[in-house]
Amino acid sequence: MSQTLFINATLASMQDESGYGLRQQAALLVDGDKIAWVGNMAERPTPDAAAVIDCRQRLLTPGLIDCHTHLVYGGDRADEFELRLEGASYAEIAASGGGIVSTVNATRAASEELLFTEALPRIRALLAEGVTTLEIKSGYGLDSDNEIKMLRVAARLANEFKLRVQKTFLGAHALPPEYQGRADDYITLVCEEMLPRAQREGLVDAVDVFIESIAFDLAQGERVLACAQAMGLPVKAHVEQLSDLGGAAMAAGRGALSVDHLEYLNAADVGKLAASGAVAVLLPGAYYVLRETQLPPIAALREQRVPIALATDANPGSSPVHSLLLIMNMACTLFRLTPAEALRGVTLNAARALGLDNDIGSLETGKQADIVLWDVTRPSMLSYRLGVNPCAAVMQGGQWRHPGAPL
Ligand code: DI6
Ligand code: FE
Repeated sequence: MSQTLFINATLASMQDESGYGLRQQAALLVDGDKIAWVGNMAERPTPDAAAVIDCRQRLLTPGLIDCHTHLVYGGDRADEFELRLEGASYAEIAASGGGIVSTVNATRAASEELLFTEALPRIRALLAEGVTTLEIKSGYGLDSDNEIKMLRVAARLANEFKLRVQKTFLGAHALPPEYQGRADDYITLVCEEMLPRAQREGLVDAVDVFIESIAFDLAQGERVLACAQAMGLPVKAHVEQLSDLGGAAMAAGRGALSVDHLEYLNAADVGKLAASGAVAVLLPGAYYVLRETQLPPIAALREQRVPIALATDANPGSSPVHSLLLIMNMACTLFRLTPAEALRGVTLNAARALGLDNDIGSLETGKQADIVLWDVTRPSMLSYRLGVNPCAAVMQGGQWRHPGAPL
């Protein structure tokens, strides 16, 4: 099995509860697809056959994890962007048949091949900035065949890029037009037909639901989570994005891996998240694009030690954003996260939001060798600058993404 020894590194292990777990003059040994040793240069092992990478004090971090995306979809919503700039709200556009439903029409009309091809530049943009694990949701098909089509594309993208992709079934993202006025019947279809079929085809790692005035109510959301759990699947939920329907407390009470968005989360419900261990996934891209002004209850989340993750929410409507570095900057600038919290949000806490923190998310012995070498010497640089990509090389599962990459 091949070995790689990184030497003279500045290393942000992200393994502690706070800070970067920063080491200067560090070394790290990769053996096969795993991290075999992390420590100080002076104590480094001296394997015979390891390739040696001299980091020259540059930064090593865990591979970045984008734990919430809707990366596979048909069409775009540039027209809606213009309408919103002229004053229409996201909710108004949704209510008049645009919004998510317009992407549903375009996604249904697209072939699997076209969805795959159109997702390529988006995924390449994420990967170029050191993403090694990605979550992709369905939710623009809203019937069995089209939800399966989306999830197959996600699986194919994983294959194509030798990337870890978690596939999340979001059949209850919006009410499809043919079920207008029959939301409960649609939830029955989701629970009894769509989700079981997607699971039989091996396409589901977790189940999500959008609980919101423009989507499903609390009881409908809970039905989806309950049927997913009865099938043994982990759950998560889009909650409190535009209003407070109590979705976060409900999902946390059911042991959800994460609750996502949270701008309208009531500070009183933060304790319920803390007690449940759910990760709070914040999506500053959607906050920014929708010109939201209501901030998630950051201070309460921090005080009660709810793990905070960050993600792009890459989607054609509320967050056409394909840069996790930009999201880190937005989280610092708009939400006042510290750069250490931002980096934790796209590494260890993002791994937790996907239930993968035993395997990835920090530079620790025994974890997967998903490692990024950055052309910077301090981790705050990753959040500080906009529009510069300092990613020098990416190792995924012990393999360089581009052969012969670093230096
Ligand atoms: N919240 C979001 O921000 C995305 N989905 C959701 O439930 C937006 C989806 C879209 O506008 O297409
Ligand atoms: Fe989303």
